[in-house]
Amino acid sequence: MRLLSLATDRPRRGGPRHLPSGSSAPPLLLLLLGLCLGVSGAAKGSRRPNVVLLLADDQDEVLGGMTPLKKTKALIGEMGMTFSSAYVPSALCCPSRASILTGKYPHNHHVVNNTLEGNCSSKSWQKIQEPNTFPAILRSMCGYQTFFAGKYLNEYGAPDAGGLGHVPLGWSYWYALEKNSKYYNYTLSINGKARKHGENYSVDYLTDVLANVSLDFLDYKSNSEPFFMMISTPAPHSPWTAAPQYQNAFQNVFAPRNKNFNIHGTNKHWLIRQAKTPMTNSSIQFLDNAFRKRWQTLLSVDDLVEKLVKRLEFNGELSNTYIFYTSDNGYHTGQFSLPIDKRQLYEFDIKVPLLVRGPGIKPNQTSKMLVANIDLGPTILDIAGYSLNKTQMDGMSFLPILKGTSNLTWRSDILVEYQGEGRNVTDPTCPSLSPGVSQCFPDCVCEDAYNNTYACVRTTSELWDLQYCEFDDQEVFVEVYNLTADPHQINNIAKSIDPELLGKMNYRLMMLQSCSGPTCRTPGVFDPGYRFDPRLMFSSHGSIRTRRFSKHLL
Ligand SMILES: *[C@@H]1O[C@H](CO)[C@@H](O)[C@H](O)[C@H]1NC(C)=O
Ligand SMILES: *[C@@H]1O[C@H](CO)[C@@H](O)[C@H](O)[C@H]1NC(C)=O
Ligand SMILES: *[C@@H]1O[C@H](CO)[C@@H](O)[C@H](O)[C@H]1NC(C)=O
Ligand SMILES: *[C@@H]1O[C@H](CO)[C@@H](O)[C@H](O)[C@H]1NC(C)=O
Ligand SMILES: *[C@@H]1O[C@H](CO)[C@@H](O)[C@H](O)[C@H]1NC(C)=O
Ligand SMILES: *[C@@H]1O[C@H](CO)[C@@H](O)[C@H](O)[C@H]1NC(C)=O
Ligand SMILES: *[C@@H]1O[C@H](CO)[C@@H](O)[C@H](O)[C@H]1NC(C)=O
Ligand SMILES: *[C@@H]1O[C@H](CO)[C@@H](O)[C@H](O)[C@H]1NC(C)=O
Ligand SMILES: *[C@@H]1O[C@H](CO)[C@@H](O)[C@H](O)[C@H]1NC(C)=O
Ligand SMILES: *[C@@H]1O[C@H](CO)[C@@H](O)[C@H](O)[C@H]1NC(C)=O
Ligand SMILES: *[C@@H]1O[C@H](CO)[C@@H](O)[C@H](O)[C@H]1NC(C)=O
Ligand SMILES: *[C@@H]1O[C@H](CO)[C@@H](O)[C@H](O)[C@H]1NC(C)=O
Ligand SMILES: [Ca+2]
Repeated sequence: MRLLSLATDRPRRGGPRHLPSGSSAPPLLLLLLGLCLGVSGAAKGSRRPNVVLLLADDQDEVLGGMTPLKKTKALIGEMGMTFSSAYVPSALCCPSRASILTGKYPHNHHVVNNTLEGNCSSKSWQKIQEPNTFPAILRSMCGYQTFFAGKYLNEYGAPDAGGLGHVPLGWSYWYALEKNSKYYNYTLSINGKARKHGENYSVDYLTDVLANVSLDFLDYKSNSEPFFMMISTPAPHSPWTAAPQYQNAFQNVFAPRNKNFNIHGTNKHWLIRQAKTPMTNSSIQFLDNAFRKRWQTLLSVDDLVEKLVKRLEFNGELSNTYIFYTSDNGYHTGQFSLPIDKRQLYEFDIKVPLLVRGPGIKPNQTSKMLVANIDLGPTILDIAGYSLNKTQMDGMSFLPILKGTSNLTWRSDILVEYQGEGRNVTDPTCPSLSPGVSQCFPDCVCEDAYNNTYACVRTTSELWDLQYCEFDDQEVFVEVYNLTADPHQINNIAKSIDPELLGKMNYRLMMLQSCSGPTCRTPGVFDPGYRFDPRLMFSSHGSIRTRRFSKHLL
């Protein structure tokens, strides 16, 4: 079923009933458009580019998550740039999505977990953050038509926070899923009105519904303003329900038996040490099955991308449209004997696919530059001609990288920060576990705990490929990896690394944990341009953290 046929009287082009008209920008808006011109975006007079952001849910990069997306790789990656060092600051849906929308690290957007109490789509998020998201700026300052379809934030639609009637500021067309990813039997908010879907593939399969409404938008939108679309698929998140035609795909595919698969993380923090090695055969069967079903669900995403690119081409808009493809977090299947989930500090969970095509981007490029999802907002605003300096965002525009600017100065590190989830009750199916843990399935191996709370500096530059992490747990545990020598993060070198280097990484972590806006973009301690300034460490919060790591290491 198509978006526009939902209305009882099928509307004419330009005036669909449940799409608020995107063509009637108030005169004031036109005056404001000046704010978006003349920087590095489109030159005056030329048509301003359109932007599409495709966001998958839980798609990894490290375990081959892009492999099933053959058409997407050909239509986006090979036509533009593929990033091999793209990260999320927090490997969990809601904090990560909040970082994309706001361009901020979690300590600045305050969305700490997937619950309302953790600010996931909470009233204070709606009041303080939503008006400052990059789509809101595109709409109000740059006159873009903005279209959203799919999963938004995990608590979106909660009755205590406006229900499905709440349409976030900044969206001209809103087609959002209630709560977390599903494929059938879900409810959508269509511009604030609830609509239930059942389980009939030809009218209800969510990935296909998103494809259809996106094509409808492209056909019915106004042609007088540029557009931004965000399409956020449920795939490949659980419950991994494939479309009927893909349910037998990948029968001979199993989760990769890579170097950290089914091994015990002996010199790692508590949560990794509690995993059971070797995993039981039933756990392995479970994770192999999950791995295969995840890939099956991605085949429908690949179809969506193909339909979208073809429609843009048919409508004559492809050459003036940037298309970004990424995911909100990575995933693991059996690494360090953790069966399935995300939420860990390792590459498999924090690294994501990132493919971009668009005007001025040469085909078939790969970039090793260190980018994070907080950079998407600044980059898209830069495309629209809006200056990052006018925002509170922490990220930076990577448009110069896309355009191949030579001798660019770029960051050498990013912050990763995660607040563990755990309920203060014992899990009834795992009575031997203490309270405070969560995601303990299968085999009562827990994937999270309230004390799985950590912060890391991830450094990559010409000379360094390092990660330094501190836990906020009873052991004040520290993990350090040299990814040049140890890409699978098997050897924690916290106790053997040069103490001076350890001290530098600890300082840098403290700086980044209290950074805000421009101070988040300062060069890392391994950058030749770095000068240590202790004032930067405590700039925004005023609270002085002590050097916590020494106690544990001595
Ligand atoms: C999407 O549109 C196609 C073509 O009109 C139609 O065959 C298909 O059933 C639609 N799918 C859904 C889930 O609405
Ligand atoms: C939720 O956000 C508000 C406003 O940003 C903030 O004051 C509050 O501390 C946040 N809550 C949590 C749990 O971080
Ligand atoms: C959808 O809901 C119906 C009715 O509650 C139920 O019978 C069916 O199993 C559900 N289907 C899926 C795929 O969840
Ligand atoms: C599913 O929807 C299609 C299109 O509306 C309809 O033709 C078909 O009968 C439906 N199937 C079931 C099982 O309800
Ligand atoms: C588990 O699988 C391995 C390899 O297939 C097999 O050798 C072993 O006997 C199995 N163990 C159990 C308890 O089924
Ligand atoms: C990109 O590279 C692949 C593999 O070398 C090649 O087949 C393809 O034609 C190239 N595409 C473009 C657009 O240059
Ligand atoms: C943004 O601010 C930086 C640092 O203050 C400055 O160097 C840069 O020129 C400014 N950019 C614009 C477009 O105003
Ligand atoms: C880039 O930097 C190198 C070394 O500093 C210099 O020789 C070269 O001319 C620069 N290239 C451009 C395009 O600025
Ligand atoms: C989410 O974060 C809030 C605020 O810190 C906390 O009260 C709540 O218990 C957390 N929820 C879970 C499931 O950990
Ligand atoms: C759990 O709750 C009990 C009683 O309410 C409290 O004493 C304890 O400190 C709590 N533990 C954690 C880890 O929050
Ligand atoms: C983390 O929390 C769990 C569950 O409460 C507890 O068993 C464990 O000892 C704690 N570990 C550390 C290092 O704090
Ligand atoms: C990391 O490993 C590489 C390759 O073995 C080595 O050259 C480098 O010195 C190591 N760096 C640190 C900080 O240990
Ligand atoms: Ca996710």
